[in-house]
Amino acid sequence: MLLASKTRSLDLSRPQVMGILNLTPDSFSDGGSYTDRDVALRHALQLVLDGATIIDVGGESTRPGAAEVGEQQELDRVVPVIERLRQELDCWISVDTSKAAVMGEAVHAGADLINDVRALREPGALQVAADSGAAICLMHMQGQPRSMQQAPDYRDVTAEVTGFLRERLVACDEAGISRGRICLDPGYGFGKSLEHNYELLGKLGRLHELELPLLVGMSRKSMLGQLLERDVHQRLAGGLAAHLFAVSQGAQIIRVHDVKEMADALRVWQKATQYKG
Ligand code: 8Y7
Repeated sequence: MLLASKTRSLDLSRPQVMGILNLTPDSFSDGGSYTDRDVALRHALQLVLDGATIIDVGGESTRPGAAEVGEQQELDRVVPVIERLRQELDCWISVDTSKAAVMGEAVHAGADLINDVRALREPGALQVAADSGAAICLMHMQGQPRSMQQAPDYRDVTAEVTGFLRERLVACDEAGISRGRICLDPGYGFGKSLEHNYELLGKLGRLHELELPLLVGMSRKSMLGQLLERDVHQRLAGGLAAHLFAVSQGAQIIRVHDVKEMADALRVWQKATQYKG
């Protein structure tokens, strides 16, 4: 299977690692200064050396309860960094945003993939994404980041996530986005209880009925922390296990902070998989 953008094609016959490049102020002064761009570039170069084939650049925190970021502020954080990465790197660049204007400017600056946790439901997003020619990740979320973890509720979480993604695919069809540009994500941690998250991981294979590549991200998330009673920097082993499980169920793209460790785990897993039988 392949994922296509306007200018690039990603081979999904083996799992690909998406490295997270967070431009929110916990890691940078405000993402926009010259030093911030330099720090971001160095971090991205390291992620590529460690084995990432996609760098996911994000300027809006979507953690539960996080404040919303204005459009201009998000543009100021994300666009100069994408321009700089595009000059220096030959890998895929992804932009983590829900805002139409940010999608448009980011792709113009060189982004190949629009990673939207709101699955193109914000005003204008569907059309801008369609016209951009970029690849797109459609993710499931119940509710909005501010309140999504207050009372997640499903009758059948896997069926409802699948149904939601199917609806968004219809919207994409109508907007003229070809299927070859799309990958899908169940959205671990986005409006889901601990049990919802693990049920959705255990039954991840069911999402293949949609016949598109699957992207998953569980890195450092509370579904690991709650189960293991580990704080955010003690969740690496749990994350590796969760992502290897997802890959064994056919997930093609893995979104992580700890690229080097994930790439090592994948190499070992793949080496044995060659001889499986
Ligand atoms: C995901 C994501 C986040 C995810 C996709 C975090 C931006 C929260 N999580 N995008 N973004 N899938 N596609 O903890 O699971 O990284 S932000």
